[in-house]
Amino acid sequence: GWKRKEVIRIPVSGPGSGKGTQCAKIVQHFGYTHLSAGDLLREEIKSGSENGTMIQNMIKEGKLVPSELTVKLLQRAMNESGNDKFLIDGFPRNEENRVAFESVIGIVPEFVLFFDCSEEEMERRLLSRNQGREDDNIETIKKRFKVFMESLPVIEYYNSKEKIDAGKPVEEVFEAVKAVFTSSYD
Ligand code: UP5
Ligand code: MG
Repeated sequence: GWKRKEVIRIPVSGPGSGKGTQCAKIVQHFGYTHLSAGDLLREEIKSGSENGTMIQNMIKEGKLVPSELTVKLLQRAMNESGNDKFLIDGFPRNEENRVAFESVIGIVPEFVLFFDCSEEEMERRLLSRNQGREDDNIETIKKRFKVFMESLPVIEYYNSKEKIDAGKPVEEVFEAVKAVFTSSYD
């Protein structure tokens, strides 16, 4: 039967602003399926796909991979999830991403969360993450910040944004996130 696909995107909040951390907590509390575009791309590298080397090189340079590839991975993950509630983390990052997603998936987000965090704090977090990410070095981090600045227009596109102060401790940020979810869905 027909099922409404409810998509909530957490878009291009900066690198290290806490998208992944907060999404994990939203999943525990509200039962969404968390799809991180970056995680899907890293899985694609590990799977030995023909695009793996290209993706790996782009991530090392902090560059955005072609929209059609990211959208394909998101679409596959959505279909495989069996869920109809999605947190799409770190996507779209530019106009082209947004248009490609909407034309393939055919859904627009209910609302968008924007995690507001200073560059100094994001840099500190990324440099101390220690999970072996090839892009967590100061050289690539600077490039990621630059690409993030270029992606601000796609955030502006969304009118129904919830801006959250993400510079606070994890639990405090989550209190603000919870308030947004509760007021939107109760
Ligand atoms: N931490 C989290 N919250 C904290 C808090 N409140 N206080 C103190 N510490 C906090 O958090 C980062 C670190 O900070 C962790 O150690 C955490 O414990 C701590 P995390 O939740 O992982 O932040 P997040 O915003 O998810 O950071 P991430 O590095 O994942 O963001 P990016 O947007 O840079 O990375 P992503 O994986 O989304 O993309 C990587 C690359 O993939 C891109 O650069 C690009 O090359 C490619 N990509 C595309 O090409 N297209 C896409 O659509 C998406 C990605
Ligand atoms: Mg992340």
